[in-house]
Amino acid sequence: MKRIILASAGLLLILMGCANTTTEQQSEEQNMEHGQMQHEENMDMDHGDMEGMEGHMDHEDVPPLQASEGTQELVIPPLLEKQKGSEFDYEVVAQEGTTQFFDGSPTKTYGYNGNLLGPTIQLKEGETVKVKVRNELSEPTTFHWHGLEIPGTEDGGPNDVIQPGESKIVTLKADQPAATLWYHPHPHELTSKQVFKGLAGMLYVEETETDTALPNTYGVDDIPLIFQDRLFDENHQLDYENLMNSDGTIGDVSLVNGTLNPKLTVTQPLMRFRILNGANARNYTFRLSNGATFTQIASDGGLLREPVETDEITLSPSERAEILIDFSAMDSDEPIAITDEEGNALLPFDLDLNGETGGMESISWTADTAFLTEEEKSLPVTKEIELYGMMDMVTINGKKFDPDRIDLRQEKGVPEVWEIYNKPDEMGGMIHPFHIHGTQFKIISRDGREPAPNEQGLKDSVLIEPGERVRLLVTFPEEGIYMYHCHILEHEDNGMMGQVEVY
Ligand SMILES: [Cu+2]
Repeated sequence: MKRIILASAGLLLILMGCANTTTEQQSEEQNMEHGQMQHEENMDMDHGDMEGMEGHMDHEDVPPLQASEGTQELVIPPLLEKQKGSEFDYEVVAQEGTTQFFDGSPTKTYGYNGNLLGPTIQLKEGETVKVKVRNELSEPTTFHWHGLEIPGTEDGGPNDVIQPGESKIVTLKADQPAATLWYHPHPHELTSKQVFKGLAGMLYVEETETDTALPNTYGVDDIPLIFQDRLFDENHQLDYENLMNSDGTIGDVSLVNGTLNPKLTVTQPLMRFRILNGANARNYTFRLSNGATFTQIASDGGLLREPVETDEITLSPSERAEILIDFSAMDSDEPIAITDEEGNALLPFDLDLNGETGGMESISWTADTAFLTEEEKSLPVTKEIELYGMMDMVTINGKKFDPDRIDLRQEKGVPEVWEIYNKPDEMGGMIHPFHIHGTQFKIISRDGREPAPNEQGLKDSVLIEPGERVRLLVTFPEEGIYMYHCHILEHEDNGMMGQVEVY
């Protein structure tokens, strides 16, 4: 794998994902069609004997995404309304349904409180709510609150199965900084299928008082963007059992918030987008089609130490980024879209601006404390994690997930340094996005180097290149049993997961 450092406005470290890289020929075509800057190609590493490895998600196998035709206005997931006068504040139901993506036969899908994806849940910083979760599927599921620092009993990991027809009430306390989190199923060996068929929703922790002047009118200037790729069969079905790839199911159809061929009509000059890579396995590098810069303001767990101006952002599965785009500075006669790394327009914009200036100039901050103290940086490594393998041969520290085995123990409230090593295999290895439940950690270093400015914020998932060693400062504020795992969902289902008991 390679690493490219670009100097743009501000230092930015860009990690080019294996799954993102085009062949040279495709890249040249893209250059001609879209005027995209060609990234350095150096992918002809020897993969040795490929026999028996059909289906391994090598970078050359990744199907490009179809560009959006811009024929459908982007669906904005509804906000989940609070229930009044009942023993719970919210109800979230996993259910089956159908979605009309294509002319002709509808597609069988899963959704929360609907046919596809789920409503956005907004919690205030410090708020405690009770959520009734109900399983109306015909198979077991769980309800996992990805990124929320809650006790293990409420976390909805694979040990917390809700059988078909059953329900329970969980308590969610948003005792952490404002952030863009999400929720999804986590039943062992069924997660990848259930997410693929449509189970996922946004979960926001909102500031109690807005002191950063950030856009925050939901659906107007503050827009969730769930990027997913999907593979449909000839009957337009998401037939997971037949379509799946044990190394990560990757499709050629791009959906944003479950919308095929989306466009977004932009009415405000300064827009905030909360981007989730909700794919099972695909890595995305997002850019603007006109080459303009934008500003990343938040990582998985909240605001960055300071806003970072950039012209691209890479997210592996389950990572989030909040960005601001100032449309007032852009020529509205030119087509503007969020594209992937190949220049395919994933979300075209239609500009219909009310107001002239973006107001970006009033948005700036620098945290008044260092991202990491000298003491934190000098803590010894006390947890070593080795990610290894591909397809169904994936392991962590040489083992597959066992629900009856506790792999690690850590004391509540005590920070420890976890070193995650992505051990290359004979085929070079692949990116593994590493996620820990129940914590928002800080990246101390990547191969000994300080993290890029856009990773100097709280994280719960981290992209790890083959051969890379990433040190994390991990603190669990609550007790319980938590999963840590690769967020390529098929790897997770194949056992690339361990358990840490926090006491
Ligand atoms: Cu993996």
